[in-house]
Order: sequence, then C-alpha cells, then structure tokens
Amino acid sequence: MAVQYRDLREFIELVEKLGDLRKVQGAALAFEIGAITEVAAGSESCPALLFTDIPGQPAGNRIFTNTTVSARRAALALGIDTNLPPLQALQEWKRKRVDLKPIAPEQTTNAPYLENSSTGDAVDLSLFPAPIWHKDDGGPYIGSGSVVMTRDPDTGWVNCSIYRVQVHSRDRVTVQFDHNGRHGAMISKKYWDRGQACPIAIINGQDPALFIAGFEYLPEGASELDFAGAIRGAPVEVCAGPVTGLPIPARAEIVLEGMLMPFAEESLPEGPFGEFTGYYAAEKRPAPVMHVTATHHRTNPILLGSPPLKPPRFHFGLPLRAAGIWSNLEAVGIADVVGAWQHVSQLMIVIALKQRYAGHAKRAGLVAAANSYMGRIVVLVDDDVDPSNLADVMWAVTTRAEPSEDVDIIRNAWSSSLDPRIPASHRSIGLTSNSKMIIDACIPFQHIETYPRTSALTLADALEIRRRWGHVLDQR
Ligand SMILES: Cc1cc2nc3c(=O)[nH]c(=O)nc-3n(C[C@H](O)[C@H](O)[C@H](O)COP(=O)(O)O)c2cc1C
Ligand SMILES: [Mn+2]
Repeated sequence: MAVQYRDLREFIELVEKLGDLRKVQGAALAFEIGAITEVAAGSESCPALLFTDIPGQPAGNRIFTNTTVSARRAALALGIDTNLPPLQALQEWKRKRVDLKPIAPEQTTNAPYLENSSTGDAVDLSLFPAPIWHKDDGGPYIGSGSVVMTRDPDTGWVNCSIYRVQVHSRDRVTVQFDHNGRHGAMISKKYWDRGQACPIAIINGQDPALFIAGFEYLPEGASELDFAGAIRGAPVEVCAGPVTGLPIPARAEIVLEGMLMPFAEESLPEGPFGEFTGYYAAEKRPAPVMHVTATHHRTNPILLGSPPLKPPRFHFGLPLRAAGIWSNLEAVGIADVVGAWQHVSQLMIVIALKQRYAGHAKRAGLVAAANSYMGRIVVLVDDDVDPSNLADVMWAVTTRAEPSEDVDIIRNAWSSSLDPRIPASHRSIGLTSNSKMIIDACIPFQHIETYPRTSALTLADALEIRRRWGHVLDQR
C-alpha cells in the first residue's frame, strides 16, 4: 500500500475518512489546546484534532494535533494497511524500512507555501498560532512538531529534524537542541565558528512522512527529505526559500526563514517545556536565537502541533524506534524474534521470541538493553505473548519470571539529561546514565516441554475469531 497524501491537508482528509477527526472551535492558545490534546491522546478513541476559530488569531488559522498518536494513523502516515493489528503494522514498517531507497526531492515552481509572504518590518509572528502547551511552560511554542532545516556549508547536505521552537517576540524565536550531537547543532556551529550566522528555515505544518523522517536517527550526511520521499514512494516537491535558498517543501503550511545567530553572541532564556517523560527536565536555559526575516504561509494555514505528553501518550502510535531495535536484533543474527515493542513512550521495551537454545532470550535482552534510550525495563516474552499488549506482557512476567532468578540489572547505561530519576546534581556534571532491569519472562528453556500448558487462545486463533465474529462483538 502506498502513501495516499501529498501534504498535511490531504492527510487530514484521509483521517476524516477514517472517522478519526474531531473539530474543536474556539479553544484558547494558553493551556486549553494543549489540555484538550492531552485528554484526547489519552482516550480510548484517541482522535486527531483540528482546532479552528482560535481566539486572537486571524480567522482561517488552524492547529492540527494528535496526527499520528494512534496506531492506525501512524500506519496511515507510513502507507501501511490501517486494518492490521498494531504488532503486524510495526512488522510491516520494519520490513519496509529495511528496504527503503532514498528518493531525492524534486524542484517545482508551484509552491503553495509562497501564497502569502512578509519580509522585514512586516514580519509578525503573532499572526501565527503558538500555543502554551502545558501550564508551566516558559512561553508559546510554534514548533512542537516543526521541522528545522539547515544546510552544511561544506558539503551542501540539508538536514531536516524536529527541534522545539519557542516564540519570544514579533520576529525572534529560539531553537532548542537537546545536545551538541544533533545535526542542526553541528551544522550551525560550523557557521558560528567562522563568525557567521546560520541560514535556517522552520517548516510548521509539513506532511506526516517528513514528520516521521525528522524523528529517524539518520546518519550524518543523509537528508530527511530523501527519507520522506522514500516513505512516500515519490519525491518531496521543494521550492527554494527566497531568503535562505533552502529546499523548502512546496506544500508546507507555515514557513519561517532567517538566520540562527552565533550562540556566543546572542541567546535568550528558553523553556521550560514539558517533556515526553511527563516531567520538566530543566529550568529556563539559554538557547540560540533565530532572527526571522521572512514568513510564508498558505492561505488559512494549519500548524502541525505535537507537544510531548505524559506517557503512554506519544507522538507515534506505532513505536517507530522499536522497529529499529527489532532490525538490530536480526542484524546481529538473533533468530526467531517475532516482535518488538515499546511501552511508556519508549521507556520500556518488550521483545517476543521463539526460544531455540538456552541463553537465547538473554542474548536478545542484552542487545535491546544496550539500545534502549532512557529505558529502565526490558522484558523478554515467548512467542505466544503479544509484546504490544501490556496486560499480556504482565501476565507473562507474573507467571513465568521468578524475580530471584530471572532479573538482571545493567548499570551505567544509556539515558539522557531528560531522565527525571537522575539527580540534578549528577545531570549538571554530565552524569546522565541510568540502570536497566532485564526481566526474562520466557518459560525457563529447560522446562519448555514440561511447563504447565496455557488454557488461552493462541494469538492466531484469537485473530481468526475476531475476523469471523468481530462484527457481532463490536456492535453497540
Ligand atoms: C515531536 C518531537 C519533538 C522533538 N523535540 C526535540 C527538541 O526540542 N530538541 C531535540 O534536540 N530533539 C527533539 N526531538 C528529537 C529529534 O527530532 C530526533 O532525535 C531526531 O532524530 C534528531 O535528528 P538529527 O539527528 O538530524 O539531529 C523531537 C522529536 C519529536 C518527534
Ligand atoms: Mn539528521
């Protein structure tokens, strides 16, 4: 199945056809739009939201949230059958991702993003929506799911990733890099080291393929635009920004162009901003400042908003990074992995496998733990357990794992300064590692033949029953 949208507007139409869209009129930028988004993301139906008639905003301005928060809409964005159960959908994405061939963008002169432009003194960011997403946030953010574009001055490589963007005044925003390894941070530093400002464009309201690409860990030198093209199976159409010359997606909704000033010369206090852990990670801190010298927007523009929310709510309803971990396990030769999933917004990993030999499960657990960014819990389950189903996973933990025998602790492992459990005094001196618990909830290998048989349906039988009888069971 191919991707069926060219831009955010076409994606919203598809979401509406799925029956997943709710329109919300008159909600306020300060806390309310964020709060409604959080409640919706945590509800069972998990609708996507289109906010209209926003008080204080030009009449046609809109905000779209919860874009890919459900598994079904994540599948829609990836061009995967939306009827697949979540684990099968993730498996499909893992397969597709391994074979993806980058597709370079295509130039076009037909660029809806240039329908309306302002430059110089006419630039006024108050004409665009920038919610205060969580109550204690330090200010309004136009960029919560926005894509930041920069070009490497040496190689011409264009990087497009998601970094948050706070609005400070009519023509000033800050861009927040979590650490110096972010490609946007590395590229801007190259300009700054030469005493120059870094040309930068911020894309607010991009198609979901680029949203997903902006989240992928691509290597240095690889362009997220090419990856977005690969997801779509067609090149992203781009048109050079009048100020920066950057290849801006032609069908973007709101575009800011300008210069990211050398950090040593200019900074503004940024944040705090609620994180995906459900906590604030720091107080206000200095961040580099962008001078916005031009804005462009489509008529009646739509901002794509994606505030981090308390788990389990997450930007992507399919745990995209679990697909990467699943591929890693296969790449190092661990056979018969039948599933990988992340719960609690990436903080817990579950691997399901068909055990072939003693130590097989632990081998998978160690690889998964090594690649578990900020995670604290890795669980191994047998292939009769659906790793995407937390209740199923806990059933395995409570009936197959003996805590005194089946739990290992790995110390001093990969986390980050966003981790709320690491004491501030440690984080401030760069001590940002955590520990990880590996729970082997597989039936002990030597007892597989003699372990009490389960009375439950197999996953396949349960699926078949749902296929044949679901129409009766789902009646209201
Ligand atoms: C909705 C969303 C918001 C994000 N916000 C930030 C952010 O503010 N700062 C940051 O450094 N990374 C943020 N990230 C993570 C990066 O986008 C992600 O790690 C990306 O792979 C980095 O790309 P890069 O390797 O090109 O720097 C965010 C991701 C998502 C999906
Ligand atoms: Mn990158």
